[in-house]
Amino acid sequence: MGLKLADNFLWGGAIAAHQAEGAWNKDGKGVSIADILTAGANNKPREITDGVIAGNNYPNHHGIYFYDTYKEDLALMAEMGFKAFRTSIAWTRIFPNGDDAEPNEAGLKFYDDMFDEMNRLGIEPVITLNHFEMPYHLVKEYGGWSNRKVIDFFVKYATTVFTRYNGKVKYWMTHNEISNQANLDDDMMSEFMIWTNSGLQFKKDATATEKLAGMVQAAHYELVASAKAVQIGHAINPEFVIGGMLNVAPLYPASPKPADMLATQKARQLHDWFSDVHIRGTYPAEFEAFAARTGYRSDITQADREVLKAGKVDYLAISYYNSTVIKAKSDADTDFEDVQGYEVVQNPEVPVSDWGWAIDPQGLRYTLNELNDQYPGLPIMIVENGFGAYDDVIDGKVHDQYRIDYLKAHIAEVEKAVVKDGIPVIGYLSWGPIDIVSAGTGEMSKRYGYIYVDLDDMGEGSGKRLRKDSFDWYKQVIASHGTDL
Ligand code: BGP
Repeated sequence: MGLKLADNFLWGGAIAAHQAEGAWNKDGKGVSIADILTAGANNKPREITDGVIAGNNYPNHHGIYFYDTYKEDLALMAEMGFKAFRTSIAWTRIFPNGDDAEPNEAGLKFYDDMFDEMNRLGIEPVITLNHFEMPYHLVKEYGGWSNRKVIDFFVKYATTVFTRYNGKVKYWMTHNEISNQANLDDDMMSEFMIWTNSGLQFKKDATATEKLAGMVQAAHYELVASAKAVQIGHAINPEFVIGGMLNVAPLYPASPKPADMLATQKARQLHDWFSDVHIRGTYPAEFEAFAARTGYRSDITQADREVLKAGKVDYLAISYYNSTVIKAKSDADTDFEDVQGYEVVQNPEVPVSDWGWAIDPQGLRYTLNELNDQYPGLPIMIVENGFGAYDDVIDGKVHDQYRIDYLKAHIAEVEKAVVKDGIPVIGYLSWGPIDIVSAGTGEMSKRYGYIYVDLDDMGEGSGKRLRKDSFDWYKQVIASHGTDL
C-alpha cells in the first residue's frame, strides 16, 4: 500500500482576529498595532498612523463583525466539514496594554465561548498567539520588540491563555510569519512587515541596513519569547502541540549565472535562520558569522541560547501563496547582509494574480520537499494557502471557478508531497475561508473565501453571508478526504 493522507488529516481554514473580529475597542480591548493601520490602495502598503485618529479609514475596526457572528460563521465551516479552524487570540483583548497587571476577563471569556463552540461542532481550534496584533502601548512605551522587556509581557500573555484554554485548545503557534520581515529587498514592504511583526518604526530615510540591524535584534527577542512560551506550554500540558509559523516562498534564481545562484541562496538563508532557531534551537553558522561581523544582534546571552535550545517547536506551520525569482544586481558576491544586492523579478513562466502574486502550485511541492530535506520528519501543517481575487455577485451567486482552480492545483501538489515524497503534512487550512479584511491592503475586495461577505472596502453593506461555488467544491474535497478534487 502506498502512502496516503492520514485519517486525522486536518482539513479546514484559517483567519486572524484583527482581520475578522472587528469590535476593536469593545469589552475592554486595547489598541493593537493592526488597529492603527489605514486601508491601503493599489497594492501599496497601508499607512502606519500615530494612534487612532478620526475618520473611517480603518475597515478592520469592524472587520466582518466576527466578534458577534462567529457562531453562525462557524456553523458554515462545520457545514463544509471542517476538521480544524485556525484563528488568533487578539493579544489586546487579554492584555489591553500589554503590560497590565491582570488580564481582561471579558476578553478571556470571549475566547472561552468561541473555543467551546468549535469543540461542540467537532472543529479543532488551531490558535496563533501573535498574528500582527501586538498591543500598541508596547510600541509607544517600550519600542516594540526592540526592547527585551517585551519578552516577559509576551510570556505572561502566553502563560495566561495556555492555562485558561488548557483542555479546549491543543494546537498552537507562536508568531505569525515571523520570517516575513526579512523581505528587505523591497524597501516599502519590508518596513510594513517589520512593523506588523516587530512594532518597529524607522525614520523616513532609514537605509535597508538600519532596518536589517533593527529587525535582527528584535527578531532575536521574539524567538526567545517564542521558545520560552513553548517550554511553558509543554509544562502546562505535555500534550500541547506548539509550532513556529513561517511564510515560505521558493526562491528561484533568475538565471544559471553563479551570481544569481549565490544571491538566491543568501536570500533564502536570510529567511531560514528563523526556522532553524525555532526547530533546531540554534542559529545557523552563516547567521552567526554575519552577526559577529556586523554586530547587529549584539544582545544575546548564554541564557538566551539555552532557552532557544529548550524551547524547540513541535511542528512547522507554513503559509504558501507564491514563488519568487531573485536576480543579482551585478556579478559581485552577495553576502548575507547585502539585501540590496539583488532584486525580485517577475517569473515569465507562471501566471500572476490581480495583485501580482505568482501562481505556482508545483512550487508548493518543491517547498515541502526542501523543508523536509532541511528538517527531516518534522510535521508540517499548511496553515495558509489561497487565492485573493475580486468576486462578482450575479443573481445572488458567486461563480469563483478561478479560486477552485487555484486551490485544486495546490491541494494536488500537497497530496503528491505526502503520497510520493513521504512528507509528513498533517493538515491543510486554506486562508480566509470566509471573506475578511486583507492584511496587506486593508480592504475587503481582495477576497479568499468560500463564503462571500457583503461588505465593501469602506465597510458598507449588509454583511450577509453567501455560499460561493467554491463552498460546495471544498465540502466535497473534505468529504472525499481529498480524493475528489
Ligand atoms: C499572510 C498573513 C495573513 C493574510 C495573508 C494574505 O501574510 O498571515 O494575515 O492576510 O497573508 O495576505 P493579504 O491579506 O495581504 O492578501
